[in-house]
Amino acid sequence: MQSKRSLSAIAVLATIPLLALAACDRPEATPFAPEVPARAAAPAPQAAHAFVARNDTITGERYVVRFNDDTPGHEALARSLAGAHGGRVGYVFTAVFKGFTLILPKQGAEHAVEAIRRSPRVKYVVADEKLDVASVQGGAGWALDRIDQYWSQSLDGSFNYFQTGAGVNIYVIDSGIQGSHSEFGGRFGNLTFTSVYPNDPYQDCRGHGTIVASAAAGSLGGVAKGATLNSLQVIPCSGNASGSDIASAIDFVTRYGQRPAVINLSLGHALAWYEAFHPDEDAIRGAVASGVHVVLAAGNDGINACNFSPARVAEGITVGAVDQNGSRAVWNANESSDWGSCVDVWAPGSGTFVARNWGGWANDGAGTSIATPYVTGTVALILSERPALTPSYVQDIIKSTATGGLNYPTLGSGSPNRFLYSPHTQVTIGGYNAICRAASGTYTWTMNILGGGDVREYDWYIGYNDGNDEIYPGQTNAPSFTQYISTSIGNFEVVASLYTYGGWRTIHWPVSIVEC
Ligand SMILES: [Ca+2]
Repeated sequence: MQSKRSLSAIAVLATIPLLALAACDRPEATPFAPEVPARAAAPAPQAAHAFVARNDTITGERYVVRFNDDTPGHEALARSLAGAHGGRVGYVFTAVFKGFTLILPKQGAEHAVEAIRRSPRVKYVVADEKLDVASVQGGAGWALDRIDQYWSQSLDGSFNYFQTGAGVNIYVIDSGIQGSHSEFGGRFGNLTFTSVYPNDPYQDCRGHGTIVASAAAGSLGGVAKGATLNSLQVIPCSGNASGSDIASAIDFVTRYGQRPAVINLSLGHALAWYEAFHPDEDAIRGAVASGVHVVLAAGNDGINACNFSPARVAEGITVGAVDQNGSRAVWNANESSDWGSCVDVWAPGSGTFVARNWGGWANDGAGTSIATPYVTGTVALILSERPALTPSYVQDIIKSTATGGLNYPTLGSGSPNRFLYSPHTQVTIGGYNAICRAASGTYTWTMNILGGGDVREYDWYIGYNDGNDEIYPGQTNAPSFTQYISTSIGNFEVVASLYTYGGWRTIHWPVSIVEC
């Protein structure tokens, strides 16, 4: 099938000045690193959909060409346009928009771009841009403990969860994931993508992607401990990712990614006045329109996140970083969390406990890069219970269930006072599961709600076991339900629903009529 998947993107060449975030991952171990049992070689996931960029040394200029949406045969057109100007096609975009990455010889590139720009099918041509990871250093591990409770409560030393994200695929577009790390237990999916040398998305020489994956879905440091991770490698050992690599990776997930799917993007760059088009931002919008959830780092420049790309894209959930005191995170003189109305929610981004690419763990996760995957993991928890929710609905859940109580004056003008709150409610029903045939009468059932949660409404009824017909429509807005039962109805079920985390969840409790 699609043979184009093995063609694609190219070594990165900076063609425009780069506004990169500083990234600093301290290589040394910290005291919190537990012993790591020796493991066999990195489990190489069986890739059903694999993309590997060519590692040849292309000297040239790289652009992203976007066609008009109604362009037919865009792949062939891409080849013909590139060929006509002595260039070639890198990645072909299909799912998020129609377009391609164009590699041109340095000589005459500008002239060729002008000619291609005049083609009636071409919406825009833009020089590839560079983005980098967001990461700085910090102090102690508190993140998971904090996100499962309100700011008004003292930390209780534990992270409670009743979902694990099982069945949800998380797509980490980053520097790779250290696949041999026991933090992940080989929970890797069947889609891989790499555009950087040496083309192994489960080797993370930079260390950034491993930290991100750990916070999202690591078994010790992560929120969604049962989610499936997929590594899309776009950030090299040193240097920056390019916008087209990121757009390509997003297109790849949108085409082949298993739903429910969540993309984590802990990277970005400050916007510059001369940048008119952003293929990676367009790709995010295309992915979300296809039902893929996207979570974005607000950035570490200490600026308004609306001036940071792709953080400003409204369709994604944009995450700012706070410290343990609920203040906007400030890591050093030059780096602090971006802020403002484009931030949707705040999450822990200073001194958090995360796995590292050398095999252990450390209490030094810092940056909006780290805050972002805590939200990604929380999205996975929500989707593991309700996989069909749309991205906009999940974004609403994240916002509406967030807790307040942050140190508001530090957050920056226009920022929301919303801190991530991970769903962790478990509901069971207490009461009769058998009633004597001779004992028609009044009975009571009660919901046992563990984990507090954000329960807004209750609903009860008695129905037949097929779940269709109501026998006693006994709606009541209370956690317990009392109903007269005539045992002549035969076996039945108590159906209890509660509204929490922006949606209804329902429990069916079968009751048998027995001879006593
Ligand atoms: Ca806690």
